[in-house]
Amino acid sequence: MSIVIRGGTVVTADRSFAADVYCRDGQIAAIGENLDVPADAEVVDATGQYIMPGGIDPHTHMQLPFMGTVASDDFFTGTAAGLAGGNTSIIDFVIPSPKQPLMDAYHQWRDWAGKSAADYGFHVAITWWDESVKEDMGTLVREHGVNSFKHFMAYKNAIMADDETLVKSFRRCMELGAIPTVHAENGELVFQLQQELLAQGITGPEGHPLSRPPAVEGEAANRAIRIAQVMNVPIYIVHVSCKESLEAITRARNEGQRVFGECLAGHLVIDDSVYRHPDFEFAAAHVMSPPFRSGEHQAALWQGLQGGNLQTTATDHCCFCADQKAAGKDDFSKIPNGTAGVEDRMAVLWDAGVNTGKLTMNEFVAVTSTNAAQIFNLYPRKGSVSVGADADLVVWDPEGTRTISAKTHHQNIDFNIFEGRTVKGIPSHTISQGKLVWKDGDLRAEKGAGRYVERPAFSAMFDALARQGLHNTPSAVKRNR
Ligand code: DUC
Ligand code: ZN
Ligand code: ZN
Repeated sequence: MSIVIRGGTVVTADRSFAADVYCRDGQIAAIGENLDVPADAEVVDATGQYIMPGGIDPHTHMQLPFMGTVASDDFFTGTAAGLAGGNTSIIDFVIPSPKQPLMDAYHQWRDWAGKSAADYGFHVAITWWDESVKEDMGTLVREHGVNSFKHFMAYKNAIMADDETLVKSFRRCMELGAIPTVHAENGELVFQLQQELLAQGITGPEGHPLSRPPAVEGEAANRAIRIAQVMNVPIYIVHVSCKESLEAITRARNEGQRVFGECLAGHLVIDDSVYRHPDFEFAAAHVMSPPFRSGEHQAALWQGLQGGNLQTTATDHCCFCADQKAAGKDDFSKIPNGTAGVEDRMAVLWDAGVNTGKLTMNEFVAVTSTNAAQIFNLYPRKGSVSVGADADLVVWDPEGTRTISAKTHHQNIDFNIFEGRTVKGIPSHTISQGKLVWKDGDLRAEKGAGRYVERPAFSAMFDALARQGLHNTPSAVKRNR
């Protein structure tokens, strides 16, 4: 079973060149002009199109149990929709309930993810702390290919990690060569603001952004970054949505701290006016955290991507349908938080980024695929077009158009936050593990074809940092693998 993609231009994070790409047994076997391949190889004509690494969405929540319900896209429907949009890998989240052993939660998520149509990995959330959590983090890194741990600084009385947990977990990440990631919002402030707004009679979705202003995010981002600085551990801030948290990242990076930032396709193009829409269903469908922001924050995020202070784009794909969102009809704080996008991220980024001149094609590849692969140690197996890499590719038609709509998308949700947006630049073909899974509108996703992808720990860099010890302290971090 082999495929040759002929006549296109290969676009990677660092260059663009004319070449055919031959894929065999799930890997890229040859790259070059006028490749001589077996006669029975399936031919994809990419004339006038670009051959790029398949997208990697480093932030999704398929079938997440959350806020009293379960996200409506499961690992099959969600990854299949991703393939239709040129996205060939996801990194999802194992989120243990407080006091749930990490390993139980990890095995539960592995079981759910068995039906994935595309390759996947997991970040594991640290939602509580004791010696068993510390132990299990070691097992996950050493035996299960987990190299990143997530910390929710919001969602008080649920999955929020307090400062003690952050400090202990960040230190453990440092010992293990794993990267801590944070959802940066001050959970106490959100909780207090929610109570005050509700007491004032503000119960509709317009209360959602008022309870989560940019300062709430900026404070948490800065706190997490400073804790990471003291622990001398790299850190990754998920879904940066505002100037305040971008400034904290930029400042730290300018000081030489290893801080990474992710932004969401939605935050780049949708503003906070959606929460003031008179129709509850429409406004509630946009409730996610952090919320959509005003134009000045959107502009800052684009600058962050352009200037290299934000490295990745994701979706926080977490679908809830109208009947699920209705749980918050009389109280915005009960609206399940989440929006979709795994199918649309690449096209929205191309249209709003490349077509406007904000990003080059190579930068597009970097922020949709390569940087995530490098940060989470999947590179060059993922995120590259190179011999020996997984044959996860997208053939991109820069002239193709699509009007995004919930009526035609493949995501299992009755709403699309990009509804009505016509994008120019769409995937004509998606190849996953060397197989054509999307061909000119024909989705051939296969349940269970996706593989769990192990991500090794970051030994070399962390060893060097560990030798320096904690920031500004004389003691060395004891290696404890
Ligand atoms: N934010 C969301 O909007 N949904 C899932 C979790 C999160 O942090
Ligand atoms: Zn989050
Ligand atoms: Zn999330």
